[in-house]
This record gives sequence, structure tokens and C-alpha cells, in this order.
Amino acid sequence: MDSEIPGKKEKIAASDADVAAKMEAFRLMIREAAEKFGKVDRSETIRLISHLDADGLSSAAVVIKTLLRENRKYCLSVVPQLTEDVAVQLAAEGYNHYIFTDLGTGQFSILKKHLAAAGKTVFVLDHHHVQGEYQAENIVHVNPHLAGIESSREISGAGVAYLFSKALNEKNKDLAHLALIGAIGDMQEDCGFSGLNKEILQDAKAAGALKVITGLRLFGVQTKPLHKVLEYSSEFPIPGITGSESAAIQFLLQLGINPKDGNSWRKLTDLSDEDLVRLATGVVLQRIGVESPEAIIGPVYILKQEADGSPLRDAREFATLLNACGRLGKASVGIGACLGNTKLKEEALQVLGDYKQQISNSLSWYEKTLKLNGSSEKKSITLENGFVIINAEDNIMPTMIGTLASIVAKSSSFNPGTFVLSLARAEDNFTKISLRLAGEKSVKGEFNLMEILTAIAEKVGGQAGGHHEAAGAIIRTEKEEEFIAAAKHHLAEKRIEEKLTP
Ligand SMILES: [Mn+2]
Repeated sequence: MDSEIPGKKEKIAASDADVAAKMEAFRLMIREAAEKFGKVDRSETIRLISHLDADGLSSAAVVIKTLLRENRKYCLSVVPQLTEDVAVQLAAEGYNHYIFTDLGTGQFSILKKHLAAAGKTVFVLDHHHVQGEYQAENIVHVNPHLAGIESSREISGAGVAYLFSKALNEKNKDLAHLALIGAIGDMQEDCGFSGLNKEILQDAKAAGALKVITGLRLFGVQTKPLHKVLEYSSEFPIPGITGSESAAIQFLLQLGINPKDGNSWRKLTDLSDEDLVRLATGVVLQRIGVESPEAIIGPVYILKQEADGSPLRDAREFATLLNACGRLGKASVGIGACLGNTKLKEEALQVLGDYKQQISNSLSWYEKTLKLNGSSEKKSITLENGFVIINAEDNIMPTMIGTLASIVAKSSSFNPGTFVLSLARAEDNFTKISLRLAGEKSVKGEFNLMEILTAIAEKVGGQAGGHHEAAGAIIRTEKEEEFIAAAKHHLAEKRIEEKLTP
């Protein structure tokens, strides 16, 4: 067996025995954590802190359900980042037991300093890379990296929370699907699951919560008309069709698939098996020239408990819904949807609708501005060889600026390797920034976007974070122009460096 580690050129061949030993070490870590937690007095209220993204919300849902089954009380907060200020506030709160999910590993020294040192018992259930300190008295640290499991695709924060929860009570196996929604939210699913996620998938299937079918991996198949689904296929772009409604309709007609049934538009789920095969073949052929044209066909994860025709039936859409709830400040609605609360599910669907509306508003602002660009004094969009800078100011919500950059980067409008930098204004005179790279996976490995954005942001006293493939930063709004000038310089330089490298 070999495990792929991003950033390393050679695959590290690990013997089966080695993998088994690491797994055993991780299982032991989980068992010990569960045993220790089991001894906590039931009268104690557990303070739970999780991350704001889809994985963080799924993690929180897993732990909440687990605590309720144990007849325990809890108090939850969801945070975009675990800063030192947050840790200080938490420490002042008078709880004795804390659980951190999908965060904590990267902020270990902060937790040690403010919580553990104050005599609090802390459980960290995380899957992020270990950096610096990782051991302290009073902190139970559960992270697969500590057992030598290095892959970033193997397990999500929700997956770690799930294994902990299963170790506490076998009944919690019915939460396995939530761990997979978290993994999908963290982009760990890549035409299938690997490592521990694969094992969790078995649990989810056995619990009857989820089934896997093979199909076109398009978004919105449960709810949107077929031609719209093709038009919006941005994760797996279909050249000539993605982005154009009329081309999508034309394409279906050419394949001999009627996009309409009487007066109403057909959905993918309405097609006969024969039509489905024809469509799949047609789509793959149309994608020839794109990296891995057949990647658009693969496993589709169906949440069996969700109603037919509900967007929540598709686990990928469920993850998007959680993402939407997090971004639009409705984390508890997303968690409620995970826990199966019917009312909150309906509300979450509304949030998803609002989110899609926000995306569509952002895109139309972008397209309109791009058309008018240059006709006014001040350019909101800078197009240069190798990079695009979009300064949306107040025209786009700050929480949507990363999504816009991702969509622009994924659209086929720019050459692979083009940097997409976007800015929008947040409250209190701060400006939020996102950096993405156009093109597919093979191109993305060449640049570390977090390093690049950190270098630019630091020039104007800002702060950056994120990872290789997607980075974000915050600067003071009055520094916008200075930042853009620095970015132009730096990104142009990056391009030159790239050309010089053989
Ligand atoms: Mn995560």
C-alpha cells in the first residue's frame, strides 16, 4: 500500500504492517480519550467549541448528539478562528470541561496557556497538521497525525469526532454519515474516500443512513432542471456548455435527450437509464482536452433519510448547505439540520437559497463590472498577464469573496496558473481578501497560495491564513490601494520566477 502525501514527489511505500500499527495507535488514542471522557461527572456542563465551516458544523452535530445520548448538558460556540482572545474568554467562563472539534491542534499552545494551565480539562478532536506543541497536562489531544497518519484526505474533523463518539457508545454509529458530510465539506472526497473515511463509509452504509450510486457528479440534480445543472457545472467544467443555458439545451437536443416533458423542464432524476448513459458519454466526450475528462462520473452519496427531491438527499449538497449556514451566520440552523430537526431543515434550505442568491448576485456584479471595466476612471477589476485582481469594495458580502474567487478561478475564462485575487469590505474598516489559482490540480501543486498571500499582506500590516490551494487575508481598508500595488508587483514577479524555473 502506498499513501499519497501532497507536496512530496515520491510516494512513500508503507508496508501493511506499518499502516496497521499506525491505525492501532490512533484507535488506542481514541479509546483512551473516550474512557477519560466517560469518567467526567454527569453534572458537569460540557463546553463545546467548533469551527464555522461545513466540517466544523458536522463535528459539532456529532458531539451534541453524543452528549445528549449520554444525558449530558452542553454549551456550544462556533467560531471562524480560535484566537487567543477567544481562548481567554473561554477560560474566564467557569466551565471545567471543554471539547474542541475541527480546531485546537493549530492553537495548542494557546489552549495550554489559557485553559490547561488554569486547571481546565480539554479534549481536542482535530485533524489539522500538528505544528509546534502537541502535549500538555490536562489536554487530551486526539489527532491522526499524532499516530503518524499523515494524509490530509483520510479523515475530517467530524470523522475524528465520530470515532470518539463511537468509542463512547456503539449506538453512535448512526452518526457516521455526518462524518462523511464533514469530509466532503473539507474536499476529502475525490472520486471515492480513502483511509479512515472509507471505514466510516462502511459504518454509514451499515447504519442504513447512506447509499452510494455511480453517476454524473453534477450539482443540483435533485432539484434543478437538467440543462441548468449542466450550465452550472463548475466543479467539473464542460467546455462550451458550462456558463451557457442555450448551449446546454442545444447539447441535450443533439444527444437526443428532450430537456422538457410537456411544459416542464426535466431533472436528471427523471431520465431513463438509457438516456443517462447517453448523457454521461456525451458529457465525457465534451470534456476531452480537460484534465481527467471522466472524473465527472463517479460515486454519488445519497442520504437515505432525506426526502426524495430534497436537495439534502445529496451529501455534497448537504455540505454546501452547512457551508451556507456558516457563512451567513446561521451555524445553529445547520447543526439543527444535521440533527434531523424538521423545522431547522426547512430554515436551512432557505439559508441555502439565500446563499445561492448571494453567489448569483456576486457573479452578476462581476460580469457586469468586467464588461464596463475601463469605461470609467477607476477600475474595479485589473486584468494582467498571469493575474486578475477584483476589488468589489461594498458590492459583495465579505463572506462571499472567497466563493467568488473560487468560481472565477474554476471558470474556463482564464488560463491555468492565473492568480485570482479578490477583495471586499467587512465591518470596522477591514477588508477581506481571497487568493485562488485558475486551473486544475496539477497546476495548483506548483504554488503555495498561503505563503504568497502572507508575503503581500504583511507588507501592509495585514494577516493571512489558509492553505496551499486557497488563502485568505485581512487588511485595514485604508491600505487597499497599497495592498493592490504590492500584489501587482509580487504576483508579476511570481509569474516571472515560474517562467525561469525549468
Ligand atoms: Mn476540517
